[in-house]
Amino acid sequence: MKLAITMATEAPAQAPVVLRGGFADQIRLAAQIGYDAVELHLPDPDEVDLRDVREACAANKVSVSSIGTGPAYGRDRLALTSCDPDVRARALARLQAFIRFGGELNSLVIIGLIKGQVRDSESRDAYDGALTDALTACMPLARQCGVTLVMEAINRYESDVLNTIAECTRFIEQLGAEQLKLHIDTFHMNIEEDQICANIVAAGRHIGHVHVADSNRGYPGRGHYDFAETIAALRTVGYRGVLSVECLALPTPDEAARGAYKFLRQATT
Ligand code: LER
Ligand code: MN
Repeated sequence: MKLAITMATEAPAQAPVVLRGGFADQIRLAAQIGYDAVELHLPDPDEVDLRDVREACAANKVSVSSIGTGPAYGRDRLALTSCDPDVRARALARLQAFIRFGGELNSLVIIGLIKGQVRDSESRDAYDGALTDALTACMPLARQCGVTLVMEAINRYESDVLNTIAECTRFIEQLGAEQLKLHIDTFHMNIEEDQICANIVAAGRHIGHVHVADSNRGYPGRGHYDFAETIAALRTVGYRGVLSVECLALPTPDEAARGAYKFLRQATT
């Protein structure tokens, strides 16, 4: 199984993103540690030098597995389901920019916190309608760019909606677009799922991306999450994507990146 590591040019100290600093330097470090791929977290693709990223990836023989779009919500408060039509329109335009950027890098685009929250919407119905409309509107561009969007199930303390595998799978099946898949995260599953392996197996073919952190959101190996079981379930369903390390940068970004790599390489071989 291929391993990826999250990175951002800047992120709050408590954010679950491992490497921080210029992408070119962090891509080189990720490759030196042994990672196959990187996951870039950013608020706005227009602020990133695409050529720099491409050159760093080519020089270091790593790919960009995925683009994390959460900072568009965290920094710029953009939500696809906001009750403010202007915010919704700007969120949609931003997501379309992410899709074009993902197309250039052959990466997945994550639909995590950019979905927004029911509490920022008028009602659950309005939320579902706005999210369906926004994602449906993106599908022709996603197809044209060859990009898959992955909807992340996020725990209840960070999101008031779409917390579980079953809830996200229902939404994905209702939308019925080839280009929308499920994104699971071990930290969120550890909080929300009644049974992790059976639910992974039930979601099966829908799974398009996997974040890994331990039970305490430290790097894998620092808590009590059962990674062997999850990896076995992913093998059962024929998952072919990466395991992307999205954990706290503790005790230091470098130690988290190296510790996660060592643990996961062993757990996956
Ligand atoms: C994003 O991938 C995620 O898992 C959220 O918890 C954002 O912090
Ligand atoms: Mn995640």
